[in-house]
Amino acid sequence: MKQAQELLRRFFLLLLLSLAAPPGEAAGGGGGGFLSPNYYHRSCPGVEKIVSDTVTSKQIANPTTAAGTLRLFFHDCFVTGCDASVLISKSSMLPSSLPERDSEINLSLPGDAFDAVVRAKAALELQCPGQVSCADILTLATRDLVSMLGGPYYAVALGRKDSLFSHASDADSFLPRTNMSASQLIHLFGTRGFSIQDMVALAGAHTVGFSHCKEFAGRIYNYQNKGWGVVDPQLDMRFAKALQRACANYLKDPTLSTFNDVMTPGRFDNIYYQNLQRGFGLLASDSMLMSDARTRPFVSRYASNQTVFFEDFAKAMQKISLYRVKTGQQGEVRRRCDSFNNI
Ligand code: HEM
Ligand SMILES: *[C@@H]1O[C@H](CO)[C@@H](O)[C@H](O)[C@H]1NC(C)=O
Ligand SMILES: *[C@@H]1O[C@H](CO)[C@@H](O)[C@H](O)[C@H]1NC(C)=O
Ligand SMILES: CC(=O)N[C@H]1CO[C@H](CO)[C@@H](O)[C@@H]1O
Repeated sequence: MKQAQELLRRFFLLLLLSLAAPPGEAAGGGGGGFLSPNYYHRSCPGVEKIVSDTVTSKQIANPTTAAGTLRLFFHDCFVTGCDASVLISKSSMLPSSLPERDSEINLSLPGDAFDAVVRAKAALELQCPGQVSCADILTLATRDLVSMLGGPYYAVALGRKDSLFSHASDADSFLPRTNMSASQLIHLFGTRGFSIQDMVALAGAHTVGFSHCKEFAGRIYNYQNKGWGVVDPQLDMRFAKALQRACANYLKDPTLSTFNDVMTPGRFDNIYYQNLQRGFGLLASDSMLMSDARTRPFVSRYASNQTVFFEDFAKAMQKISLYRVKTGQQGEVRRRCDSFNNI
């Protein structure tokens, strides 16, 4: 009996050691090796179909769902790993603390994206209660929605656990910002194990969705305080004028927003990169990929060959979907995606 206990103890110790990823190590580490495409083979064989059916009807009813979900996935994974920490709502926290989704940077993580996960979770709880983690649901939903928009379809390994923590301050300090320099962005992704190539490929997500005017207003009205009407020279002048008109009232109406990819806003394609070459990059961080010599070669590569972009994007999405995932006792399968089980 004693011996068996000791063996068990050693086994868990080994497990813990193998799960502890060295700092700065991204995908593959962090327990990613424990995930498997067949994780729910016995406990919930229908998982992929149930998620896909629910998010497909959600996307048809609310076409902004897909881009919103893709961004939500990125915000979940990049902060403390793909662990559904971004889904926790304020009402399930102590009054004194705020979860990730209430960080200033969440801006407008769109409600439709949260709703897509909630619906898939509801359908799964009917079929296989208590089995499928919210982190896995968000990962699958994102893959399905990207492919629905015309993007690549890629295999997703499963078995993530949901986080036991969520802090707004983590989102504030770990997410990229539009005003970061190329070196800052490269560093931010690099310390998490993502190469420059990964970063440029992932940024291709901006081939869909919206940005609010305040995210780029500094480029089109009073660039670097050089005077009213002065425009960021990286922008095409006609494009900048159109943006000025679209956002004219943005201080009074903060909901004003424009498409990230003006040419094919609802299609997941490589036009985003061609836009960057023509001065149609919406955010400063988009244009910067074109102006910096370290990132520009990848922009040209993806602008000229969509197949290469899709291959690299799919690989980078698989990589980020393994970033710091929780397995075993590091997390739980939440009953509700917006709250921890122990409340
Ligand atoms: C490289 C650094 C990045 C910066 C600085 C950045 C910044 C932003 C900003 C400011 C917005 C507009 C949000 C709003 O106004 O509501 C946005 C939208 C978006 N971002 Fe990023 N982002 C980055 C990388 C990524 C990555 C890696 C992904 C996914 C893989 C992503 C996916 C999206 C999507 C899909 C939208 C549109 C959301 C919607 O329509 O609801 N972004 N991003
Ligand atoms: C970027 O803007 C934010 C405010 O949105 C500011 O707090 C931050 O210091 C700026 N960062 C850089 C790198 O300029
Ligand atoms: C684009 O890239 C794919 C995959 O690497 C390659 O097979 C194809 O020949 C390329 N197409 C062009 C037009 O270069
Ligand atoms: C979708 C979502 O949860 N958005 C939240 C972002 O943070 C603000 C507070 O800073 C909340 O009011 C929003 O509900």
